[in-house]
Amino acid sequence: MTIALDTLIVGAQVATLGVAGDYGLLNEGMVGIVDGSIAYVGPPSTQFTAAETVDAAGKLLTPALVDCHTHLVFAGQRIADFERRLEGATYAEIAESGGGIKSTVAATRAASEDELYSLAAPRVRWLMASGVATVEIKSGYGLDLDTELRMLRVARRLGDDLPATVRTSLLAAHTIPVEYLDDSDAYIELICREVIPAVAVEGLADSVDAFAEHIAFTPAQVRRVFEAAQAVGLPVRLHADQLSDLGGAALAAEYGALSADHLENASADGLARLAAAGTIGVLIPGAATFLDEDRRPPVAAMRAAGVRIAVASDLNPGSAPLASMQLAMALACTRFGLTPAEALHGATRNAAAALGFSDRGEIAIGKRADLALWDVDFAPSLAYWFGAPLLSELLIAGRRVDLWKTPR
Ligand code: DI6
Ligand code: FE
Repeated sequence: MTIALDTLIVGAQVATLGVAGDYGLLNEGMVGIVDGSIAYVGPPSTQFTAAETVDAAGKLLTPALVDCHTHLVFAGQRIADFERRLEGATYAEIAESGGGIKSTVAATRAASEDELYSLAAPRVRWLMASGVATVEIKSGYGLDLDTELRMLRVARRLGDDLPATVRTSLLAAHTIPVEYLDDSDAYIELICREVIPAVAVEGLADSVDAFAEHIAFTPAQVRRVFEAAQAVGLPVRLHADQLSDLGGAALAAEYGALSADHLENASADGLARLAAAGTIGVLIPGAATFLDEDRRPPVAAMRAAGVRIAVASDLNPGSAPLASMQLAMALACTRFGLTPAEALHGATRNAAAALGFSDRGEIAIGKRADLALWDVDFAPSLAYWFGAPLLSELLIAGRRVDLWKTPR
């Protein structure tokens, strides 16, 4: 008696990622899918028949990638800023002279929901073309009630319309809006009293994020935002210790945050707390690269403390116009010293955990069949090639995605 499946993928080198730190390789493995979930993974077996068989000989099969930190809904562009930086201006100087985040906020406020949607949809497709099946999208270029809600509605629509799973984060506490430059506490009050409750009523966010930094919000202000989030049942995450050590890692751990992101300046104590809380440390090599910053996150200390490490694109117009998780993995290795296996775990299992998912990010029976098939036959190759279009097939919940038919 044979068991009938929907799809069988045969002949690939399978990186199951079932065990932390290891590829969990199966040479010439077989993966069976039924009803969008993985029903078999193991050596070739004659036990199964399938409606469709994918011959994957000579290819690498991994879990589809997860990008757990993006700011991909925005209007306007920052190419003039980019050119100024190439002539020597710094990110901070550009921000002070009216460019930077402020210009993106002005353009985003002026854009309709449909305009924002049309601008953002191709960016999700670019990520999918690098093997991504799950993407987090933050607000944070509205900084007022209406625009923050509009950005999140756009993110929700992207999730409804595109094959990828979208998770949304309210990042109203991204930077202080011009209207509140003299009174950032009043802006925090607006976030806690109006924005978070409105987002909760409409079910627009899956988590609440904030930016703790001298140029953004103090730990005391972040606490208020986190408490308002938890009051409506939303988990939190934090842009922590990116430019200085404000105790962001410890703060994220204290609130049981899903993730603490950046961490370039995190202290050993902060990292120990992240590990104890099970908060994922998300590394963002694209921003350091695009801004040409030398500072590296304390990867050795993260390993020693036992922090689970994820890697994300941070796709945004100012510090990381990076729309490839494949390149994010490569940069995590070359710039930050991750091993290729750590980078792949960081872009799958650990990134899924950073979004609160336990149903994806590894190839195991019962997990979602979000799978990426690559035109390489050796797992470390994925983080070795810079920018080669290596994706051969992307399956999301067991369905092969036609990337040419998703928005361009
Ligand atoms: N961290 C970042 O890298 C982006 N925001 C943040 O909190 C930068 C956003 C931008 O420059 O537009
Ligand atoms: Fe960010």
